[in-house]
Amino acid sequence: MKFILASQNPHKLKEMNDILSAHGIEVVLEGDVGLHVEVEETGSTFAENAMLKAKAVMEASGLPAIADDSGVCVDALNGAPGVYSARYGGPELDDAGRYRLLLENLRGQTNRTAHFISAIACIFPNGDTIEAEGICPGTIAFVPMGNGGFGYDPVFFLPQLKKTYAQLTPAEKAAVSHRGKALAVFEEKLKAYLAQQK
Ligand code: ITT
Repeated sequence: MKFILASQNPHKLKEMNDILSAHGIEVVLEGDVGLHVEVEETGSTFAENAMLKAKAVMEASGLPAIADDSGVCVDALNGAPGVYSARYGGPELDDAGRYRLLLENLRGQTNRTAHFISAIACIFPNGDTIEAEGICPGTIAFVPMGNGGFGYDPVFFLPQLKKTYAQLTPAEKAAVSHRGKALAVFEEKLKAYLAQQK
């Protein structure tokens, strides 16, 4: 089964395919089927934004679409950057600029607890939907560590592994991450949905 990923983010595509390809699911970027759908992420929750993205791409392509909306919520910042994680600090910042700003905003702060959330939404051309969510608790490191992954990975620290997301292999990250957990739930729900269709 093939899904169009409503995203411009190739890292998300790779993480999704690493997990879902073992189950006969292929995910391709919207750009791979000649689409570039601009979606305003106006939702107040990750789940709402994920469904907005998936629905727009399903409507534009007529094909099953899937989206991930994700972000990091920091307790000492009252949950920020949260749903604004991609836009934290404004459009001129890149990934490194955003995590440096986060470190700056936490300077002197001893409470570093945070969690990552991934909301996955999928919608079929007949309007049927499947939603899943995954959460990974952690802390915000004092300095960036590691070169793997993307986004805030170098500063998202997992106390139980004593490593940041960026210091994990892709398989290690998938085993504990917000997206890995959300995709595991999604996969189970998709299997149940497909079995019902038979
Ligand atoms: P699309 O909306 O096109 O899918 P995006 O990167 O803008 O791509 P979001 O709107 O969901 O995605 O924003 C997610 C933000 O959280 C973005 O800044 C990411 O870098 C960051 N993020 C999400 N998952 C992450 C992960 O596994 N590791 C590090 N940062 C992550």
